[in-house]
Amino acid sequence: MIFNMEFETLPREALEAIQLRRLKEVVGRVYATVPFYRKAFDEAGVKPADIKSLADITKLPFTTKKDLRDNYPFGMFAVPMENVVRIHASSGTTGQPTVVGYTRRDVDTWAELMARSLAAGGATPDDIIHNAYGYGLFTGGLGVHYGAEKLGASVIPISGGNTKRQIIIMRDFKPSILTCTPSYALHLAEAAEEMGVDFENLLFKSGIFGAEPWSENMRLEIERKLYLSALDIYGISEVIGPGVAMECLEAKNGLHIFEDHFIPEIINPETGEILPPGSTGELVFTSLTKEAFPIIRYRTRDITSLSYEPCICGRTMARMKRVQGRTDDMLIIRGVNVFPSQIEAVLMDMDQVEPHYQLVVEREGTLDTLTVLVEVGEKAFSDEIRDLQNLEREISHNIKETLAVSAKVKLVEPKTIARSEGKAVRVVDKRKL
Ligand code: DLL
Repeated sequence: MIFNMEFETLPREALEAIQLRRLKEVVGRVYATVPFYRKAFDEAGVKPADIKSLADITKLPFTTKKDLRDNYPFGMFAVPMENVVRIHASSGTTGQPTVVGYTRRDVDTWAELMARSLAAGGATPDDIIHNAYGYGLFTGGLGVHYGAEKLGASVIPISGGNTKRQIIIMRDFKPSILTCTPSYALHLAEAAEEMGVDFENLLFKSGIFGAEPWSENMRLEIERKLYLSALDIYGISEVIGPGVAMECLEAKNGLHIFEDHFIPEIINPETGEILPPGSTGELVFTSLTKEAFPIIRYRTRDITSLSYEPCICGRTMARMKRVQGRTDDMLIIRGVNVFPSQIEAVLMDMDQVEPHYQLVVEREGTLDTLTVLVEVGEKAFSDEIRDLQNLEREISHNIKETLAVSAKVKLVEPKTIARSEGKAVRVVDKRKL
């Protein structure tokens, strides 16, 4: 089923006319209701009336995570608390959590966007959705849940964790769509194997995976192990949660941004300069329709690029490449920048290793060093030490060849790297200890 596809296939001029109308409205609204924005706009010398075209968005100042922290918890809300019906918060792994609010209409908008996302991933009212994103302050669980109900699908609100029980439910209820983080999908595959449940005998057709970076090679690995079509979904609490952008089943090549609700931009993270389509940089979002927590030119710190090329699915919305990582997760090893997902792609290209790895960053003197811990299968681990050492050298060589980064590689026994039930911890930064 195609859910509200009319917005997704609009000619660009019609889409942009909607965006401009909504942009003017939201800018006027935040100026009138959020002291932070009024002050920021005044300091930048811009008034709502200055927004006459979409290009005028660049007159507005950026909003950063620090701004949200300074206004913790509810200072950025644009409506009185009596109109807020839901509160979510980011996990706060990099400091104070950021808190976001939703009005009744926001919850409805979000449900609709998630219904559109699920539909782009092949979901219909006939589907049973096994939703293993965490329920709680994290937006994943409830975001998918409301979208699934809006679409008319049957949702299993299993949440994350209790993995054995998840496998039993899958075996017995035969869900057709799996929603969770890509790392948890692999954990589920492993647990199923241990319990003698074969994914080939389950009825999954697609998996809608996001909330953390994953590589194209990881997609192939997941598809091979779980017998489904693995699709990427992107979202961020500050913008709405999941349902900001989603890959289509037809092309599986970049995530369509729901531009009738969000305006994306790509900037140079160092200078703030706007970059043209196709350039890689930091993703910035403006929300056009949110009531409780509208956000203007929010710097997500996520690194990607935009394309406006038509897609075979017929959608006319901008597409973003899969997010490589965030500026704050980028490692600088002996002067070379590298994202964990790039190391992942190299590892997943090798048959002998398992899709479970962790990167350890340490400081030796003034230099940062990188050690890649990666699991090998039972069989490889029982090989001669010499074979394992050769494999370590080969992986290290491939990393150097592909990414120009020197890394020490350490093969570890099967199932020794901690499995995640939500967002995987890929980097252990011992410099911070
Ligand atoms: O992770 C929302 C979400 C839930 C998205 C379920 C998809 C599925 P936050 O907890 O606020 O929100 O974290 C947002 O996660 O800025 C990215 O760095 C990262 N992220 C989210 N989706 C992807 C993805 C949710 N598909 C932060 N690829 C974002 C890479 C992603 N990174």
